Amino acid sequence: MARRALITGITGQDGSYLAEHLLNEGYQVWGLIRGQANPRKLRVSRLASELSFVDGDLMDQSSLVSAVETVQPEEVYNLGAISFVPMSWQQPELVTEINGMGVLRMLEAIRMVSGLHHSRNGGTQIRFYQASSSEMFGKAFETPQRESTPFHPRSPYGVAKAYGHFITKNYRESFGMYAVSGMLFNHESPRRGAEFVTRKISLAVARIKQGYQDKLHLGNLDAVRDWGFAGDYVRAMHLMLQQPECGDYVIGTGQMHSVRDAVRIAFTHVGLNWEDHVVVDPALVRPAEVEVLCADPAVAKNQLGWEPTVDFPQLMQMMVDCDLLQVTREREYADLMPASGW
Ligand code: NAP
Ligand code: G4F
Repeated sequence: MARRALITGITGQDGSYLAEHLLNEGYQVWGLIRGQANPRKLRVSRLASELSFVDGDLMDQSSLVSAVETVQPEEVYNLGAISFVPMSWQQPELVTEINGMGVLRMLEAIRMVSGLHHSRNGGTQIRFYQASSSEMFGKAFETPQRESTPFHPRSPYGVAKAYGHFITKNYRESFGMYAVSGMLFNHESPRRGAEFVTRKISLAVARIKQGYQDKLHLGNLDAVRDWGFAGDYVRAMHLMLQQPECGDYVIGTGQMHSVRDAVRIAFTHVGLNWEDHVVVDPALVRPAEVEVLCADPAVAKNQLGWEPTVDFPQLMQMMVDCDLLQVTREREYADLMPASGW
């Protein structure tokens, strides 16, 4: 019988890549879908037509219990979250509810359905992956950051993720659950939301190259991140749940680049000079910035045998190439539409 996996956040960037990866591994894959007629469900169904769906929301405990009961999964991947950091200053309570309390609700759903009541009875067959974040390291105590680096989150998003990390560890220690926290550094792809800096850059470069836009407004160009390819990172999530003992892992490339580097690589790829187009907008600078993040992925490499396959220049160039095609398609479609009245 095929193993069953339940993914929250299946309509997001990582959810779509993970679903495809698990289907390739022979799993029966279920996605938790929130809201009425969620339009992103259609997009992910097109990517992988063999998916199954179950309704639920990380804000709603009973819906999670019902989803786990319906699916009877061997593995649960909790990727659902509000993932855009600036939104966590605008709606801190909502972000804390979904990204922090949502983790507790999913752990409770697994505990209830598995009948785990006593400390460390270790009886559950359901393995749990929590999508933790390098944002927890925040104003980092050391560079590169590893599994033992203390947290100093700089946003309500990072604080909520730190809660999710510790409650995952706590359910492991309290109930003997197989519960893993993956501390993933930034990972991108052509499926990345347009609000994140790499995709904002690749889309703008494609539009500027084709003459539909002239300027790109950005915030802090000096921020440094360890950016990898999302398709590589979902392999690490799956590997984490296949280990004999569960633990927590840092996943990243170990390479640092600034936002300015990202801009330079993307514009140069289409033969443009970034300085002619980029405008620094102080309104886009964050109330408390995370200046530098860089992973030490040695444990993942040694214990999981995981390594990234796409480097940063390749990633930016892949994103620009996809957006050049997308912008062309959008313009062709727009040209077919009547100018007004519809
Ligand atoms: P994403 O593209 O923004 O996707 C977020 C997903 O969460 C969407 O499917 C969204 O579904 C779902 N969601 C939002 N609110 C929900 C709720 N109340 N109940 C259930 N689902 C809800 O994010 P991503 O880049 O794939 O990231 C996946 C996870 O990894 C997130 O938890 C993120 O915080 C974490 N993470 C990401 C990175 C990165 O660089 N990408 C790094 C570290 C950690 P709807 O369609 O319903 O909106
Ligand atoms: O692309 P970003 O918005 O990603 P950020 O804030 O690092 O968060 C992402 O990675 C985290 C893992 O570390 C995830 F947990 C989180 O869910 C998300 O996926 O911004 C990257 C950097 C920041 O320092 C930001 O200040 O780019 C800087 N930046 C400069 N100008 C900008 C812009 N970011 C955005 N989004 N838009 C700008 O115009």
